[in-house]
Amino acid sequence: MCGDVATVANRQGAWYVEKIETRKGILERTSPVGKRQVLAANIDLVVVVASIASPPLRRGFVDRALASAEWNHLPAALVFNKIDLRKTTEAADLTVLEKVYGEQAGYTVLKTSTVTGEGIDNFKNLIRGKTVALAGVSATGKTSLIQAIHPHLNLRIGAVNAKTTKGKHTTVSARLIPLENNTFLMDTPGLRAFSVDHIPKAELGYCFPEFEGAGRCRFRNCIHETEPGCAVLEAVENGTIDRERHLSYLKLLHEDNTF
Ligand SMILES: Nc1nc2c(ncn2[C@@H]2O[C@H](COP(=O)(O)OP(=O)(O)O)[C@@H](O)[C@H]2O)c(=O)[nH]1
Ligand SMILES: [Mg+2]
Ligand SMILES: [Zn+2]
Repeated sequence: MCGDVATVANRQGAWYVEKIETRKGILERTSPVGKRQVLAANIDLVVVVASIASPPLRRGFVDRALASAEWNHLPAALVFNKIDLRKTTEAADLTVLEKVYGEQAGYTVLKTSTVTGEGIDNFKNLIRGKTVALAGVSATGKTSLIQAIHPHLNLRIGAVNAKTTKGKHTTVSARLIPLENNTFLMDTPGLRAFSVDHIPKAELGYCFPEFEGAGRCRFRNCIHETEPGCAVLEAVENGTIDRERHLSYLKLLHEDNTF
């Protein structure tokens, strides 16, 4: 599997896998026909790359990718790229994003621009020595970010076309691109890797870290939707949980295998 650490031996000219080390973690999803698929092993970090403008920020995607990482027990971090466009009218408010994703949800939040070079060193440090899966919609700057720290690398990160009509089978295969300093980049087999359709509805709330901090709901099986005594809904009302995050949660809760 992509990302495995294996011991191999050569016997009479043929290579054999003798041992596969215990996997630290896996990235998995459910296929369109409901089969569990493991996409990669030993991913250390999921980095969600979003642009604050051009294309406009899609918080729904960000929240989906983060929830998927949580479900896979993978640490996640956020990179808001194209901050050179912060003064444009469509630009998302970075102060709000840092509060919601940094302070409230507890993720590492970086702000970068591959045009001005702002934050690029932070990005380099973030991924150093790790096996990293990048998640992000097209044109948010994933290839540009990697190229900014590896100018000599000839990358085609977006080359894997995961676009598929609903229900159609696609062969997904992942690949690791070695960078310097023992850093590996997973050439993600598309956004579907970060689907959430395999998360049981009763557990989706655990994939939003700030929900935990809201305290206990009256009902143990509360899905934080309309229940009386829901601590999450109260937190949304008093602003300690962001309303848009909660809306993303509700959207995922009612989603049926469409992505
Ligand atoms: N203004 C601005 N444009 C950027 C930045 N990073 C990338 N771009 C541009 O955004 C487009 C998409 O970048 P690319 O790296 O191919 O995105 P990917 O699809 O996520 O790999 C290209 O035209 C880049 O030149 C940035 O920080 N600021
Ligand atoms: Mg690309
Ligand atoms: Zn609740």
